[in-house]
Amino acid sequence: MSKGQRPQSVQRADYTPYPWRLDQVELHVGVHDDHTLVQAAIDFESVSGEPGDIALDAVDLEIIAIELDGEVVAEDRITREGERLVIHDAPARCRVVTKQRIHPEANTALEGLYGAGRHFLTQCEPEGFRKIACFPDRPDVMARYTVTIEANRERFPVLLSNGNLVAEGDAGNGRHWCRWEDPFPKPSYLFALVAGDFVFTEDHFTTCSGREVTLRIYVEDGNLDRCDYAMASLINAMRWDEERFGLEYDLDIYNIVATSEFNMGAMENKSLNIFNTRYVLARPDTATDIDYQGIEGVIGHEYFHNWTGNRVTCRDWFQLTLKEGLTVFRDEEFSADMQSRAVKRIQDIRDLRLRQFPEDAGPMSHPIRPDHYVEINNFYTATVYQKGATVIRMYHTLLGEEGFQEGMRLYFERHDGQAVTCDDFLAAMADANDVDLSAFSRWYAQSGTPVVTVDTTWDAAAGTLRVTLEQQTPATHDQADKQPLVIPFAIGLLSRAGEPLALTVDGEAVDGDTAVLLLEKARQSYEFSGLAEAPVPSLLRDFSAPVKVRYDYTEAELATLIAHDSDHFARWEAAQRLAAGTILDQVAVLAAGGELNPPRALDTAFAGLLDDSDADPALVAEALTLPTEEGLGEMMEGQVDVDGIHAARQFTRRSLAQSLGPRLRERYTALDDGASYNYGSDSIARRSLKNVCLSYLALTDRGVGLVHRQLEHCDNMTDSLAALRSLVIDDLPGAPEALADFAERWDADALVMDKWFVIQAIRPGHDTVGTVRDLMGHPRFSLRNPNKVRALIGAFAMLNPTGFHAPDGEGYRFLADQVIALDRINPQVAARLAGSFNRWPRYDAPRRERMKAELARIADTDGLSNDVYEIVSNALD
Ligand code: B3K
Ligand code: ZN
Repeated sequence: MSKGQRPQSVQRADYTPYPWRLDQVELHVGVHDDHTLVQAAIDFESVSGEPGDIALDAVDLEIIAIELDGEVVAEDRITREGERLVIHDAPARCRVVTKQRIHPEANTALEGLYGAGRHFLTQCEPEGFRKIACFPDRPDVMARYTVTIEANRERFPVLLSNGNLVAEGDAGNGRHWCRWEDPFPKPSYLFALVAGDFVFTEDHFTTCSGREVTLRIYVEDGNLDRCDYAMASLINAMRWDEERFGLEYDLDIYNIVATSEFNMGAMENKSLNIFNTRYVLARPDTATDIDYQGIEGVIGHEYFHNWTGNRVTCRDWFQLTLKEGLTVFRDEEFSADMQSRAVKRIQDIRDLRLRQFPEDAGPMSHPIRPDHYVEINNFYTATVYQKGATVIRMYHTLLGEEGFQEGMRLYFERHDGQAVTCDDFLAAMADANDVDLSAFSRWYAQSGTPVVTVDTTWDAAAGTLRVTLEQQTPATHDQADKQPLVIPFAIGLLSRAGEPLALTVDGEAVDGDTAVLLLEKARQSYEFSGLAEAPVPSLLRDFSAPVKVRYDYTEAELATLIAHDSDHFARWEAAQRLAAGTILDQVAVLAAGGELNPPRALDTAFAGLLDDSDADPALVAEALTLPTEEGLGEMMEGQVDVDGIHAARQFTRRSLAQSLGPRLRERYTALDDGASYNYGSDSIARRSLKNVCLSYLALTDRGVGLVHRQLEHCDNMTDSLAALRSLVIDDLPGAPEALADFAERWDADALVMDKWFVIQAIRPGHDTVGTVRDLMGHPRFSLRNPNKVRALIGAFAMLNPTGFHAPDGEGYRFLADQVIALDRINPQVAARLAGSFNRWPRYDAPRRERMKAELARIADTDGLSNDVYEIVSNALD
């Protein structure tokens, strides 16, 4: 786009059905070193039965020929405008054949058919297919595909597409061909093709009805010893979906191909998933426990899409959360059932609050079902995914597991094989349970994070606690007026001694120790009766709705919850509240030029957690982890005090490390039992607490030795990275040497080197930008590889507040330079980076002005992509 031109936005309200039905698509793809020839034969049938114009999407295609029923179409029957090609006056039933030349070898945007190392592969969601062939590239147009791929046998021994391999043969001249047929009608975004040089590992799964499925994972040579966990996760996911959702796999083959060049995590193409290596490859010495968890989650996620996304897909891209929110909910539940449910919930909630809450409070705020977009790739967001999953979870909370599963069954019964809307999903849930969910539908339409203010009144004489909930959603960038939402608000009561109390709400006894209050109006009150003393409220248990809670807890109440709450989220939340409150108070003291005092209440609470040998060590680890600097910034009223937050948090860490030193050392030593590595819930939990202890101990005089000892003697990446991270983040003696040793050992391992880049990018300090600039010259860094960009530039901009927001504006200048350079290579990834400027109004005037100037510099760049244009123009608006 040249300066001055403004791209059009697409409106949800403008949806119109496609006037043609497609039956069969036959693709022939001839791969050559310097170009690829694609022939697409498509059968069209007019929905109205009348002749008409056929509109196709076409981007970056060199069109060689267009034929209609075997005849070349005359030039004057075709219009080509921008990304749209129209064949005029086509008969009601016809066959269109297009021939086009494309250049995957030069495609750096990694969308459509592209070269990744020595291989060629595709990414078509959402609108990549139009870069492969002229096609009605929209999710509500479905067809059966037969795909023939022809390529040089030596360079591309593996040729894959969706469905079943039905024929293969020799094509002469050192070339070969394979034909794949997918019996399921699918939208073009689920099309996939791979031509490459891979090896594979194979396993099998027998489905509940006895179908034998061959499972294969294709990787580059040398990586076969790192596929076991991905394969085991796939088998677990297949079994879990049968047991929990009654959903069975529907083909005889399931392929996964791993590539190191991929714009995101993975893609659910029908029976041919393409994955970032990051979510496939793992060995104890190369991958951390978090990496293993990521693999399980993403393998599950893509597999679960086979039903929620592929069998039932989206009518249009505004409905993206229909498949993504639901599938994230399903993968969260899968991981929770496989590992520790409590820890998984805490991690998901922390992630939602760190990423989605700020998004919803900034210039990109949108409902989970957006109303308009310029570039749909910008809407694969935390809002559509994570908040979308929380909305699905609220159905689950309101209807219960049985009611929710009834709703799912009806959804599939009604819509299998269709492209539908979020309204269709809601209707299935409502009808299956015979409930009215019309008010609940506002969650799809309204953006912003609601604030629920809790007020309690204790009546000692009557033994009652009156709880008043008041909801208010602040105006957002995209919507001024907000309506009350249906909020399931889970609450428990504890005695002052920490015992769970039996609950009677408005005269009705509640089963268990948690009541789900239904807040539907702006303000509602509920009466808890039969109480002997003023209780301690445990609020928003299990994070029952994506809201912020305002309630003035006393430190004593928080201490009770931290020590005793049976709801793991609420217990962790109490520790986070106490820690955040303590640190933010200190930020205020520092700003006023005062003296900092040791955090006594936090100290006592943390000591109690460390002494609680009955508690799950993983939960203790989560509770002892202080809120991040970004998280604290979001919580701050008024302007974010970047350096104040860093100083106060560091002071708190140091004080805790000093006062808790002996306890931390005792737990560390007990947990560091010298047992060799194994990947199981107990061991993961032990490692997580051990490494949290180490992160504090590193700040004590004797702790530095422990860090070095762990780095030298450990047998796994979790422990090794925790130690290295402590050395670098806290600038401890020996950090540069440790970094150099690590790089020497792992130089050839792309995924491990990503970790090495991240650690250096997030080292706090105003001068880190210099290190990051230098590292861009490192031989293992490449602006063309999204993993590298995320590891170095992304981590710096998103996870290093003192570095990115350095007062001289160098961090901002650096980021803008990279966004501009990357936009020419890969607009999707560039747009993600540009989003780091979104929170500019939250900072002090000099920083604000500097960020705005950089945004303006980006906006002023000639040839800017729609992706980056949309982000920066919204931010400047
Ligand atoms: N559906 C894909 C995401 C495609 C993103 C395109 N920018 C992965 C997933 O959510 O499973
Ligand atoms: Zn998904």
